[in-house]
Amino acid sequence: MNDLRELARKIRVLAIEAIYCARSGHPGGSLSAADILGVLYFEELRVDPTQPRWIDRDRFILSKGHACPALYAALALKGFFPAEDVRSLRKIDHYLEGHPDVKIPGVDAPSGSLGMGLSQGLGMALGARYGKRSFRTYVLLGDGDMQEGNTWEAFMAAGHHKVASLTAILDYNGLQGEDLVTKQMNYNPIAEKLTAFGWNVQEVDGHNIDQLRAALAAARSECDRPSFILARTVKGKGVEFMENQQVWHGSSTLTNEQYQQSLKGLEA
Ligand SMILES: Cc1ncc(C[n+]2csc(CCOP(=O)(O)OP(=O)(O)O)c2C)c(N)n1
Repeated sequence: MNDLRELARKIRVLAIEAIYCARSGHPGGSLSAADILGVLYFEELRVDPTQPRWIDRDRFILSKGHACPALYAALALKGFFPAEDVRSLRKIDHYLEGHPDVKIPGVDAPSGSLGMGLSQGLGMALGARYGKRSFRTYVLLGDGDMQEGNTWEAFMAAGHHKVASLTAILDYNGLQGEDLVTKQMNYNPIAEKLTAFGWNVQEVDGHNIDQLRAALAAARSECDRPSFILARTVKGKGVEFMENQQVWHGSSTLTNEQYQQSLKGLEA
């Protein structure tokens, strides 16, 4: 448990370093997703960094692709590539682009255009069913994904086809680039909607390792329903001056002082 907290902290540190070095990126949504990514990569996902394309690996899609600094940090800490590489985020001619791409070891699907991840994940999960493979598929969604039509078709189809090997996790931080999600385009009440679509819905504190762990275990033991984990999070979590501050959504240039302050906060 302590280890997972420490790993999530390291994900945050590496993500902030990457964004600082790149002078652009999305800190708010990277920090809110760090605990979820930590539990997934260090406890849940059956993956092997020495064989990134192993056919029976669990699949993971970061549908909110703009949070890739945190994904790259998790992949690096897991051993898919060196941690130093993360600091070359968004550099021209470097492979760690500003949004995930399948040429990056450990990345199963390209993302960045919101709303694509769940249908891709559903396709992978159906591929496992028809190919008689045992891998599971996980999709991390952001509020922006929930406002795209494609996502709702996938919710409907996965519920109808009882795709139990599919787990969607929503990083529900409630803030977007422009405004509060509830003001921009409210999609609540989400639990009721997805239950009606045939999903097993659970709600957790997305920064509570125990709750995340229990929800993922419950999802794994579901036999005939896809699982949705509504993870309540704080945008910018872990760096005090960024928490719940819309301005830290994206394309952020951190001053040296802000960078030092972030690292100091994450040391605590
Ligand atoms: C289809 C599409 N429209 C617009 C964008 C631009 N965009 C990037 S991030 C973002 C806001 C996403 O909000 P949210 O999912 O809440 O992000 P988080 O707080 O999790 O970082 C938008 C509109 C996009 N990437 N894709």
